[in-house]
Amino acid sequence: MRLEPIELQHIKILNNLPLCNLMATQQNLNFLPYLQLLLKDVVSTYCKEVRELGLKLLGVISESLGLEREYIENVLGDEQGGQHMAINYYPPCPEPDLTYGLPAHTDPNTLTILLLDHQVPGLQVLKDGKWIAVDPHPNALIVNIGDQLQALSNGKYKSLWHRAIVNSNEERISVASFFCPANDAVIAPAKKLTSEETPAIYRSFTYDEYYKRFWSRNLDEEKCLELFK
Ligand SMILES: O=C(O)CCC(=O)C(=O)O
Repeated sequence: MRLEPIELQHIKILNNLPLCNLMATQQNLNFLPYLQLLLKDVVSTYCKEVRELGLKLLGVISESLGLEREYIENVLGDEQGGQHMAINYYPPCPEPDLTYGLPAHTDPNTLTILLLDHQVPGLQVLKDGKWIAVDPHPNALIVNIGDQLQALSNGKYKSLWHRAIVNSNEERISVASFFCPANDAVIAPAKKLTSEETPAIYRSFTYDEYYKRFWSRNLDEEKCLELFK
């Protein structure tokens, strides 16, 4: 798939709103015909192709845990769960040290595929207690492990702390595709991964319960999963 460049000024109006929310507000309906024209094809192609990739990755992750290839996909529930997209716009900030584009957080879903700005850096990941900058790379997608994979894998996969910083002179855009279980999907460590020696670290919960708890706290507090032990 080849993505045609889209002018920044047209995307600004998405301004960090998940596309589904944007569609839902009356105020934004005025933009819809224009937006649809501009973005429909490229966004829908991207969504479909990134979904294929995400489900493939979940299959490979299942196998890496010694589970059936479809195990995680099946846990996601109806139609292999949902997929949300956020288009993040970070305007230039004269004093970048005083703020974050996005504070430190882990993602509440299973995994996230990030398409980063090809030129402007901003994403940082926490590794061994240190924040590491992820340099832009034109032909790369970033895959973040989310909280649900940590729960399903009984802690074998760890969700990733990450944040986005802003730049003093340059604006930046990122596109995040989140793979989510259905609201009523029941998440618990896979039975095959628990034993007397390695008991389940997390209790079972519905994704709906998790998601509500996740957003009831500050993003950069301790991992939400700690509350589900
Ligand atoms: O903009 C970025 O690089 C990170 C975006 C992100 O973490 C998110 O949308 O959850």
